[in-house]
Amino acid sequence: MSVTAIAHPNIALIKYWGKQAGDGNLPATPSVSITLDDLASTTRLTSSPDADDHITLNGESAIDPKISACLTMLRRDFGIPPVSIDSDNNFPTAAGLASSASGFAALITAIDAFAGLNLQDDDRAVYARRASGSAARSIYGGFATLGPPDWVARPVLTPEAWPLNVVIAITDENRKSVSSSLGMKTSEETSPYYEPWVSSTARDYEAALKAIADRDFERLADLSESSCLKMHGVMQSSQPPMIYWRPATLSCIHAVREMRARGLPVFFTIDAGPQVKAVCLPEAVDRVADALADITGVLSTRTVGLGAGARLLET
Ligand code: 2P0
Repeated sequence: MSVTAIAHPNIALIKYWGKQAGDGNLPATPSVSITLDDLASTTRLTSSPDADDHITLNGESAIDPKISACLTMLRRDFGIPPVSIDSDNNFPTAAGLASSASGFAALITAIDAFAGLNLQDDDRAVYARRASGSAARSIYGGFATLGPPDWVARPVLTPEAWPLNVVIAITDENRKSVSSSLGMKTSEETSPYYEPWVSSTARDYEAALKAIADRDFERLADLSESSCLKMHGVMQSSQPPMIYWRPATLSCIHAVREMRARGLPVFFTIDAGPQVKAVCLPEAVDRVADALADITGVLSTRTVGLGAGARLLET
């Protein structure tokens, strides 16, 4: 028996950074994201040849505490036999490109089919969130939310309903030195900006939902850039500080701001890593990709669209 699932990373426009106290891995801030196409985690599940789980990531045998914790969590609710997990990313792993989001969305989707759990989308999103908060949003394609009152991720718009493009500027392919989970804990405990970050994000979230409903690109651009910069302000004001940016990251920010000031429909966002994602309307994508590729320190660019939610490939 073999099951293969695929899921795409998602990029938050209104960001999740910080957790509520208690169980369930509930975020402290509501988030809105876009799921990408092209970049993907592909996860194949087979029966384990022995009594242990086996994990292979990008072709190498791995011990991954978050994947083990995910299996333990699911086994509290369901009978799941020992499994062999073989997962590949077609993009850099743990480098600020949301590989944990696509990875866990694919894993939950594969386990659901492998063990015959028959989970609804909501349930897959809840288990994905408990494994890794951002993964809940990759259960869905297009625009998705993770917010109050129940903190279950939900779809907002299909990819076709507002087909944005994203130019990703890769400035450093190394794995990040601080994981998001540890980084959030550090920010919660030490950043003087943490409380205003949480309270202002609740307002940004509501405003972003309205901008998306109205297809108001400029409003969404303002809110998204502000959310990104506030989150990085929290990261940089934590102790120890987290400075995920490389020099080329800042060069890309300036380039995007200049293009936007000249009237191109584009805005930037950056996650817990040094890569810049320039979100744009289709008419701007070629000029944005050319401009970012020319920046010193940009190693490569990748242009993607909005993609579908986590799904099975074959059983
Ligand atoms: C986001 N990030 O909303 C934000 C922006 C990173 C920066 O969600 O601890 O890997 O596994 O729930 O989901 C990364 O956090 O953290 C993240 P856990 P996760 O996309």
